[in-house]
Amino acid sequence: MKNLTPDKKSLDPIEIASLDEISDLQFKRMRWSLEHAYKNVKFYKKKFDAIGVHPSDLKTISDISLFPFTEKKDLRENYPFNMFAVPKSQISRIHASSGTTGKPTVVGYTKGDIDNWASLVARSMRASGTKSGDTVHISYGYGLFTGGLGAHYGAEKLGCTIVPISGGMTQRQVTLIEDFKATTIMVTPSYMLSILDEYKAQGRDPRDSCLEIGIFGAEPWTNSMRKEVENAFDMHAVDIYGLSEVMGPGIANECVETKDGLHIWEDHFYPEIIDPQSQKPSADGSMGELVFTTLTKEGMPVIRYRTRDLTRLLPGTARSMRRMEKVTGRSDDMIILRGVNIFPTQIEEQLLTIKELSPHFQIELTKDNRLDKMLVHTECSIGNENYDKRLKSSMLLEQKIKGNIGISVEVIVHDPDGVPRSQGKAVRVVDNR
Ligand code: DLL
Repeated sequence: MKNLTPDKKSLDPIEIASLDEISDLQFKRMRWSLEHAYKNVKFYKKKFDAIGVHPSDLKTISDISLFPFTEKKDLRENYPFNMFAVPKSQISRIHASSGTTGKPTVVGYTKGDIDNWASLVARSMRASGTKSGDTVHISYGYGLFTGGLGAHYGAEKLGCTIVPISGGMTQRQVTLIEDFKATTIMVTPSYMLSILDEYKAQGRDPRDSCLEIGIFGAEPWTNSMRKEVENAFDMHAVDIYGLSEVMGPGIANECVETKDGLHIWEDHFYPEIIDPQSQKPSADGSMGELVFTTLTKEGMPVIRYRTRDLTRLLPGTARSMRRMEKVTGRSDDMIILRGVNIFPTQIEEQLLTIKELSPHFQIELTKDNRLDKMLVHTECSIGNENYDKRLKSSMLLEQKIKGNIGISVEVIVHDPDGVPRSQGKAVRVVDNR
């Protein structure tokens, strides 16, 4: 793999500023953001007034803990536009979640927000090793999802040649990566695995492709998956994080030279970790739920938004700003099986240690005599289809899960291509209880 460490001179000066400089800027911006939300969004005024806090109570940055949280349900209850802090005529773009469980959550951006967002995705891409003039293949979905257009505007700002292919039609993805000689791909890690399968199906060696960088996000993935994809393509795999309610992709990103967690772009987003039960802030270094306050968003500021994502905050390394560890999972995705808490990423980690199995998997929860039961559906890798090999690898995975995670599961090894694929975020858990 090439050394792609970006030239320090190409970075935004704030990325390598002193911690004092960063926190001075954060304080100023946080005061502005609280005032903006309080003055212009009825929801925030009502919530702040109800507990007797005012934006002027923010005397130091840690006073943010005096303010109330915002949750997804608040966005739903204010559907569609009541969380906006500017008149609708100043909103230049709307994105929304799919709303499979109730009303969609709607987010709005001013021209200024779109510009900041593009700059932050450009910063994230630069941290990943992408440069002006590179060809970027964008397989995140375009549309109301923030992945495609978020990546697109960032790549444009960085000065790249963009292939805006969106998700789906996997054969064509491979043909165009090869014909247009993309050097960066932006895609969910699970869909990258489908692209890898398609390379093999077409008899092409992925290591011969021009791809040098994969910028993977929108769903949890492990360091074991990083190794798998990096080896398969001889490319760097870096993690990009974001959520629509706070902005979209580009809230935090790994640096290609360290790959040690994601630097949060703290000049625009103030992170906290809270204990999800007590809702009290936790010190840096402890695991908990990530909470964000936007510092510059005009269209839809969010104050102390509870992401449900579980991680911890770590000091800066390649950049001054703090890092978040790779997300373990969402608190909503945590499976509690006979008293043990499990995340799908833990299953992924064990699965990737067995080369006779493919990295595709789906967890099914069922009831067996009123007891919860977990089935792990996976596939044999090509060449390992025979009965004995399958039996051996399913038993091995069951043992590894028992030994390392502490739960008994049943592993079902399907034929290659036997586990449902997605073209965006993978569906990791199907609850049939
Ligand atoms: O997934 C934005 C995005 C697009 C991020 C493309 C990165 C790349 P939502 O659809 O609102 O937005 O989903 C946000 O996805 O709260 C996390 O649970 C999860 N997520 C996003 N990035 C990561 C990541 C986009 N790198 C939700 N690792 C978030 C783990 C992630 N989970």
